[in-house]
Amino acid sequence: MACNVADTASSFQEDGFVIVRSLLDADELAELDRQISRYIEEVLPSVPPSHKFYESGSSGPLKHFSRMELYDDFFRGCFQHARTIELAEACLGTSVEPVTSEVFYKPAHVGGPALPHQDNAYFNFLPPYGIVVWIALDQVTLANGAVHFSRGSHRLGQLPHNHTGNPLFGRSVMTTPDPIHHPKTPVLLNPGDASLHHFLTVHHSGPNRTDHNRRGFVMDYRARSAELDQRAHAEQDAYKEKILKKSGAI
Ligand SMILES: O=C(O)CCC(=O)C(=O)O
Repeated sequence: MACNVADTASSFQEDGFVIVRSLLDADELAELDRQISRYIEEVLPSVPPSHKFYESGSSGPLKHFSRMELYDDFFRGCFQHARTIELAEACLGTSVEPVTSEVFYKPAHVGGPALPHQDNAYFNFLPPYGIVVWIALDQVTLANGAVHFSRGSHRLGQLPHNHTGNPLFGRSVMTTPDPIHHPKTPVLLNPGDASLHHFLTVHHSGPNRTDHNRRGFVMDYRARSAELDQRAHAEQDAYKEKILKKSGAI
């Protein structure tokens, strides 16, 4: 079902996130699912440890992988999905450039929570303007770890984050936004639906205790005017290397 672009952009600007039903049609979804399985089987084994995470360290159920565009033509091409770009540019009110693509896998039974954070604490763009397109590959429910957004928290600016020592979610907001003004809102999706959120919107997700994986394919775009904060980025890389070494992943 086609959404109204202006209404979608207006909700995004007000709340810092918005749901887009059926961003992908059934054929696009089936193809994406097939390509992700192929990537896991054929490409992921040779991807460096800094771009793949497992629930229990360096092996076992897959938790997350990123920078797919570096290793695979199909995923490099995904950034050009016309409807996604149209919506991303309308929401941000400016033209966008791809940053990276990722899969948050949240495996059945053992998928752990995502700690509350703003994505720009990881991306380090100045100004901190960008948008995350999170596409559901599976039904997303409260029981399997839906992402929750703190409504309107993108207007709080970049918040202080602490170092958690967690290999994937290495930074988390020191104080979560006041729930009266910024209520935590779960986003429940059908396969092919997407949520779009601002790089500054605080969000987290719960564990997956169900019998089925809860997979989200994500494409991140920055506003074209946003540039990498080199100092923050170098500090982030050094910290990431330290926790990856400590966890035994590298
Ligand atoms: O999929 C999740 O559980 C977490 C997603 C997330 O943190 C993100 O898209 O930035």
